[in-house]
Amino acid sequence: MSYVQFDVEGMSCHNCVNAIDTALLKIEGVHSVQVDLEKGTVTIDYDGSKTDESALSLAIELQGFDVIE
Ligand SMILES: [Cu+2]
Repeated sequence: MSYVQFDVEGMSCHNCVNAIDTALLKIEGVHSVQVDLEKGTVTIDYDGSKTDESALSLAIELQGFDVIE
């Protein structure tokens, strides 16, 4: 099991959380997603043999948010 935490800009409400949750959980290998609105972080547990960090951050950006490197 792999783990990553991204700093993400632009998340402001539950619709943002749902959009990110839904997009990430569609990716094969993603086990759980935790969005912290106050801290602006997205924490993901995933199977590193099925997906990787760049695919995960791209999925967040495609929802209209900025992932800060
Ligand atoms: Cu929102």
